Amino acid sequence: MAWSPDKTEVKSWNEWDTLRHVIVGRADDCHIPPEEPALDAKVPEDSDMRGQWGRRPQETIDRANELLDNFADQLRKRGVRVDRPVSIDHSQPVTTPDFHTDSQFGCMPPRDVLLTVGHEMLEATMSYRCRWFEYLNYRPLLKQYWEEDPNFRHEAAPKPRLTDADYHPDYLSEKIGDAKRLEWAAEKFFVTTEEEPLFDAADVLRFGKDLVVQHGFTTNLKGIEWLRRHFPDHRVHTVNFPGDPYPIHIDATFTPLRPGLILNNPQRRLPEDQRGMFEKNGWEIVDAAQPAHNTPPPLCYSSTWLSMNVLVLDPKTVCVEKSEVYQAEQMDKLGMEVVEVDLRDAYAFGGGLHCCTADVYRDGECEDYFP
Ligand code: ABU
Repeated sequence: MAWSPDKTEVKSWNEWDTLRHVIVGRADDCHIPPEEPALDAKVPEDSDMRGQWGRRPQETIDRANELLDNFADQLRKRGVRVDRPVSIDHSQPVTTPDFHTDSQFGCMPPRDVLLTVGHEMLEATMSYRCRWFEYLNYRPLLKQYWEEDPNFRHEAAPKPRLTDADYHPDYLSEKIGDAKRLEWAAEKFFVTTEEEPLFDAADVLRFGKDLVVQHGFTTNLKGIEWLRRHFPDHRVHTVNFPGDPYPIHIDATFTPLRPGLILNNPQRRLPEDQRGMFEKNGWEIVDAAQPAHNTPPPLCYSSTWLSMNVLVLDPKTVCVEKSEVYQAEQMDKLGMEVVEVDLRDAYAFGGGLHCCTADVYRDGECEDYFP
């Protein structure tokens, strides 16, 4: 049956089929959290964020919200239903029997927390202490979907304990240097240990029957094994990108645009021995265009490669950040219609156009692209 805006249905099997219904995050009450092991490992050593924490300046929150609201309106004008989370108070500390941290993070970006696979939305374990309660921002929406869609499966992965045993102390040093980080990435020695299953939803890409999952700072091998057991009808593939000294979240590294075509970050190429499934099935993996910026905006966790963190609206249409002119040009050459979206001033809140959204409904069914 065709999708109708009047009826709530959760369904999305991949990253490219026609998008009908999506969640767009909010910058409300977003905080720079205090130091903690997993977060520190990701903040670049020369970043302006080192050593400071607290609520983000109100004018930056207002500006990010203006851009996120505009993006939501742009999508609505194209016929996409857009829902927004309800922000909790992120100034509240997180205390469990196992750890304490003095503030939370925000309700950006939803892609990190919510993984939609078919009719299911799965709350990820998360791997930062400050993000332990982040799912609560989305619970009003998930409650609504559950009440309105009898086929919706609302699932939550086991909450991790996040004791010190979850983190390698080697990463706690202030100065590690990119050479050492790259050596560790090549050895698959990341900040998170194998103490318990950990994953962020943004480490997972959906290709119908296949899920491709990045092993890195935010997702460990036990997290991937947990996903494998949780989705027994899927094939779950582990990938690594050894060129990334700060490997969190796959969506500024490997970006499927349509069946048969993936953009890959040229500094973080998929190793030859992990390309088999794509090559055997005639998929093309092309280097993404260079970012338009040399540095991320102020107080930003992410790299300049948010340039390739695009939101595919359908196999011929893609949202690209407005200032990322090289990425837009490449999309055009690849035959995609480009929708420009002004979002750079919201990057600091947790990411780009893919990050700041979570799929609720895309057309299409669960296909096998790698038979
Ligand atoms: N959340 C995506 C960030 C990845 C990057 O910093 O390149």
